[in-house]
Amino acid sequence: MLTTHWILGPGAIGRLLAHSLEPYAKVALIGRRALPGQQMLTTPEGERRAQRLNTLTVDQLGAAGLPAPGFIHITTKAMAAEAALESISKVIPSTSPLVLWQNGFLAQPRITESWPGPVLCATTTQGAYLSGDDGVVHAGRGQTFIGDLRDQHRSVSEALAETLTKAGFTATAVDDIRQRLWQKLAVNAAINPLVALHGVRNGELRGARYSGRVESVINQVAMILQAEGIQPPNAGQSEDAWRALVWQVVDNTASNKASMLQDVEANRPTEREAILGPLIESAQHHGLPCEVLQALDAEIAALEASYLSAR
Ligand code: KPL
Repeated sequence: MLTTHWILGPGAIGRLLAHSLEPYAKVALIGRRALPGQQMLTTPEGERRAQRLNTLTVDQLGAAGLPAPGFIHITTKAMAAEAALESISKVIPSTSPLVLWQNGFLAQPRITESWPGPVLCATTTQGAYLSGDDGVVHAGRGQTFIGDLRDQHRSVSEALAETLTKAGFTATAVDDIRQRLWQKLAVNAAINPLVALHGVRNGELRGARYSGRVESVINQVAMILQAEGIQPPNAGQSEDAWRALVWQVVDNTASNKASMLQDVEANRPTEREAILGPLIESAQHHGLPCEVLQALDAEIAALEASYLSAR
């Protein structure tokens, strides 16, 4: 029997997952508002593939008569994950395996703590963006890693990684997902807030106007991650290894508009709480300096408030 995958949050990664899994599994793509069932995927090679997806709203779920989900993927933004789970909690068994696809490190520990069933976390470098209510563009292929924070559900992660890989969404089950989530968070913290504040593409951080501030963020982040027991990338020496990784990502994504800049431009709440929040909390816990991170957080908060309050 085909496993049913519920995908809660029809953003770019949610829709890419739905398109990939549809031929291999039973998929339900669930959002707050109705989306067309006829959906288009543009592949990294530019091929356009139309596919019918089972799109549903949260309100339709109760009456939809779907089989119990084998996996529930939560693909919302970080700060919306808990509310999204709450919105479907009455129609799912509390033993259902969840897969959290959020950036940062906010929703993952909280939901791992509160959910009785297995909670897997995924981190991905797949690149995708939406092209309207009926389309997603798969901009670049990437790697996905899956694991759970307590390393208690290895076989569940392996089963999911196998299905995803078969579906062309290359994935690997790992026992160090906490390390990987923090490593991604570190890179995001050095790039996202600054580009969002200044409205620039990632590559512009190399310029004299911003590079000093990037370096100050890296200094603080490297100390915090060391205190958290997070290994520096590529088995390097802490601060130098983080510096090398951040600048490598800046160069590799030079023409990208980072996700936080896209949020600001669309007047949406940003993921600052999930990215800067855990770093600041950890610094305070370990008695480490974090004034550079706090200043960035306050500037982003003020920027957000300027447009969210005008809504
Ligand atoms: O992951 C990213 C994001 O945009 O959130 C980076 C690495 C900053 C690339 O744009």
